[in-house]
Amino acid sequence: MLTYLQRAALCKNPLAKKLLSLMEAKRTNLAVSVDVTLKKELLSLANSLGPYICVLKTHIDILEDFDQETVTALQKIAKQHQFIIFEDRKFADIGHTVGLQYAKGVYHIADWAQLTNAHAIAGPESIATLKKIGLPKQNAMLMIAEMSSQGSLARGDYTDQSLRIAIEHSDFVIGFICQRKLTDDPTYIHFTPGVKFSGGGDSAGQQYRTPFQAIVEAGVDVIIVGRGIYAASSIEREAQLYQQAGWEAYLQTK
Ligand code: S5P
Repeated sequence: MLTYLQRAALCKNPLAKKLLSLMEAKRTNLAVSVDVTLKKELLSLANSLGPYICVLKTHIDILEDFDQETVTALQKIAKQHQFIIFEDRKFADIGHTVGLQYAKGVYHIADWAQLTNAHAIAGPESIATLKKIGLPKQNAMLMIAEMSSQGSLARGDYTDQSLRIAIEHSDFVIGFICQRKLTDDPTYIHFTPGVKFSGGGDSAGQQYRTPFQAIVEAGVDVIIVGRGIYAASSIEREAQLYQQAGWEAYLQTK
């Protein structure tokens, strides 16, 4: 199996190259999902988790006090700690609408989120529209090919078709949100949510696996951890433990 650095060298998309390189340099395949509702909490978590992560994932629309300064400050922290900002917007509409949602509105996502994601449900033109806006800004996208929640409909032929659309737009789609390795092409980065040391699930359908299960057994690259980290009593310590577990799992696949 290739190292992250060897894979970075094969990537044509500059953001994929950057991400794989910084994963190797920082020795981390940990993405943290910071699902908090206040700007202050978001920025404070970004600051303290910065050293341990390769990606910080936001749900910007759950903030109750969003303002432009939120994203300006977040970008500054991302630069300082060298991580990628990923807005988990899960676009799912027709091309014209997703284009507006990506570039306009309150959030202007395309202006600050280097990475976002979309469902394949609306077909390839919806992805083409996101690409038209994102590519000139050197942004990239992840295709949601599978989901971690119980009873998810994103499976079987749907997953296969989402992979096909992603490959059609491989200059912009740099990887997947998925539960297992979907392609052997080393330029695609597999991101997996639903990760927690305890395993199990929550009371709303989330299903968890451990970093070992995700990386070694399912063959994915980046683990996305939310409550497992930000709801812990010692957040930095927990982030460090997930970083170590993710990195050791990666080394085992080498
Ligand atoms: O299939 C998915 C896709 C995503 S992006 N399942 C998920 O849970 N997510 C997101 O990952 C979800 O929206 C949340 O932000 C995060 C998981 O959070 P946790 O607290 O359950 O770890």
